[in-house]
Amino acid sequence: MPTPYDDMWEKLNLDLTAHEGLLQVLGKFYGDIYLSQKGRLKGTEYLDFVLSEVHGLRIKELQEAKAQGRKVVGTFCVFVPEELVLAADAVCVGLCAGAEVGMDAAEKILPRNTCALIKSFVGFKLSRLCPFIESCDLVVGETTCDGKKKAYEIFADYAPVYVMEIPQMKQACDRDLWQAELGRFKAKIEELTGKTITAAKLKEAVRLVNSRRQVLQRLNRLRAAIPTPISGRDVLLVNQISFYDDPVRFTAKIGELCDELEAKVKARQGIVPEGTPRLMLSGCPMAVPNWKLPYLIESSGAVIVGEESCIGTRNTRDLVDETPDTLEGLLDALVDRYFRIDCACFTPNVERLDHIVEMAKDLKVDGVVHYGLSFCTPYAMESFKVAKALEAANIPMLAIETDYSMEDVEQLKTRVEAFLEMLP
Ligand code: BJ8
Repeated sequence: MPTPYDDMWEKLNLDLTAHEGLLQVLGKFYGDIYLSQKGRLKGTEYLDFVLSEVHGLRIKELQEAKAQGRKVVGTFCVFVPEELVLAADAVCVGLCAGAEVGMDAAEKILPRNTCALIKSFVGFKLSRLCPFIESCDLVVGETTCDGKKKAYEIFADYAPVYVMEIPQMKQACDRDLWQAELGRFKAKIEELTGKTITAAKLKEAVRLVNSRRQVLQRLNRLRAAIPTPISGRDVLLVNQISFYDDPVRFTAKIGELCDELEAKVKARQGIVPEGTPRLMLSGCPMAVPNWKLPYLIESSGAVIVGEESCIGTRNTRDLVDETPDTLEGLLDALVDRYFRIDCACFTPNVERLDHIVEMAKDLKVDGVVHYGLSFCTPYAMESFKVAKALEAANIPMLAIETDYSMEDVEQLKTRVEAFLEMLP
């Protein structure tokens, strides 16, 4: 069926037939998982709208920004300091890597035993299905896990790629390296945009990104109420959208959603009855449209009340200090904030264990589901330590390893149900 965006997609060199198929599948999937929920908040209409226009209106906005001479920078990791991108008047978008489509193409140039997230972004590019990637003037990779690090070498044959080096430890020399990397990235962004990043512009960008993080912190505080006022699926979607919608609009809309939520919390109105098992997710990021496990959990009679993940609290927990007035001071504040990220790629990574236990206690969860993507070594390895830390705190944990396919849905559902039954 023709759409108002066909010309734009054609100009972006998308595979129009395959793309139409993708949108249809996505629409059906969204309907089943999201629109079928009962008693959703009015504010979630914004989520429905953004999702329905994910490859439409938002891409049109990116094209308009490009026509005005602004650059579009795509990222795959919360380590990339988007404040520097915004300070150079460029647009920053998190690139989705949560769909199975394109896997066959990806496996032609990547080992089969690569995690689904990596195969997904490569597959999207090779299959010409992602208008975000096609809109990017630069894609920023990072040396986090080995899979990503090596995949960017291959990806660079297909898209303009720049790779940031991320330290693997948190000693003083690692901080020095990270500081130098931020400087190198700043220079790259200035070269790309032809703009100089000033203290005033950087401060403005820091405030903008902080305010987006603050609204997400507010959302997390409100959703922690008992009875749970919003589904975990919806909060995951909010976090996913935060990576690609316009930050000003996003912050305003989620602020409205929070106002509505606040009234629900005051009135003690839950989306599920009091007594519904409260679970927390922890582990690999769930990139849009990866909703499989949250849906399985919430359709099995539990509710998700927190996500310890990059598409969750890891990305919103820490703010950048806004007080410095000099460029040097602000850059230093960025270095500090990003250096606190507790990704499993670090060794040792005890902060993450502390965060998980603290979060599980604060949220009064009945259990934690540790989610690992198949072939993700850092999170699979770390899940043993997470299990031990949670056991010491008397919090049950279920470790799930899966990918984006639907083949294991029944098996996963059985495991989730068995876990719920054994909860005290
Ligand atoms: S800061 S979690 S976004 S690296 S799932 S590709 S780790 S094999 S995504 Fe991540 Fe940045 Fe860390 Fe966060 Fe590798 Fe694992 Fe795949 Fe992963």
